[in-house]
Amino acid sequence: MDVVTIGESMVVFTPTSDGFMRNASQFTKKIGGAESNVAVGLARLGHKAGWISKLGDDEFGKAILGFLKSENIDVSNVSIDEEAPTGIYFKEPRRQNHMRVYYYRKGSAASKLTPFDLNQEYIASAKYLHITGITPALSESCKETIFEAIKLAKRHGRTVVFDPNLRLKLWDEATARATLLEIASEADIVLPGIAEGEFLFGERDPEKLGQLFLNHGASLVVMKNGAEGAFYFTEKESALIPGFPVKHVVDPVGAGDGFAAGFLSGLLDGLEVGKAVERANAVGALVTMVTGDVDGLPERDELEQLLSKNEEDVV
Ligand code: KDG
Repeated sequence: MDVVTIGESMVVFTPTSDGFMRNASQFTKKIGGAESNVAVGLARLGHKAGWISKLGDDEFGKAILGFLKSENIDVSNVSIDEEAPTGIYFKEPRRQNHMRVYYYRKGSAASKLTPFDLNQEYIASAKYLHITGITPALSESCKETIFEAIKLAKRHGRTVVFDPNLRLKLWDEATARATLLEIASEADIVLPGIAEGEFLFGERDPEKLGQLFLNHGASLVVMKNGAEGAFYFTEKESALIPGFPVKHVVDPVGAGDGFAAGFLSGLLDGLEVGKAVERANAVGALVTMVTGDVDGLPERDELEQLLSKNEEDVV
């Protein structure tokens, strides 16, 4: 396995009409979930990704499992909870580049994950453990699961990659800040956005933020700055890697997951950090060009087309 990730996936409904969702009568149904989005991104680029989770014993659980299997994700560590439902969420497009999100996931099957659901050998079998700040927000037992997974990965010398993915609809600010900082201090690679860095450290200057994350325990920090691109920081060097400006952002949800998938793909292919960040920027940009959290995630040929600047939709 190249990457193992842990988290909740949901069925995503989006109205097919513009305007308030309260007036919508038709919806599209897709699959989303930050961690499985990353797994799909990796698998489409030819890597082996596994997803640890729980699903309800229901139609939506079957939809998610079927979809992830069809994307060649290893789901051997996904279990079915007989009592709790699969989570769902709604995306309401309000204007270009802006979605309102409504969750129906409290008490969901994935929120019942516990450290007993973790298989040490499975985590040890992967080069990277990918985690996000969404899973610990789901429940106390999910939080414990994340800390246990980190412990297991480190015990086996695996690299822990952490995307804060701040979701303030799921928890209060103080708990979010304390928990995300604790995870950041345990992780080897941290992938925050600038706004998340500001939330955690009260600082907006990218250089200072990069240093703050390094001082906090990370050995590599890759900080996203939207269409501008992303900075990376190690103890030895730092640089800004320019992004791929997109003329028409259709749906920004999932871009950060695409970024994480592209970055990990670059590292797995042995690219130097700057080149891996360039790949991350490219995958993130492609995700924003179509609706759906995973629909824009590219296969190799599409990625190479964009990297060689042949993509017409991109300046
Ligand atoms: O990063 C995209 C995710 O936000 C989306 O797929 C749904 O996992 C999700 C969440 O918790 O918001």
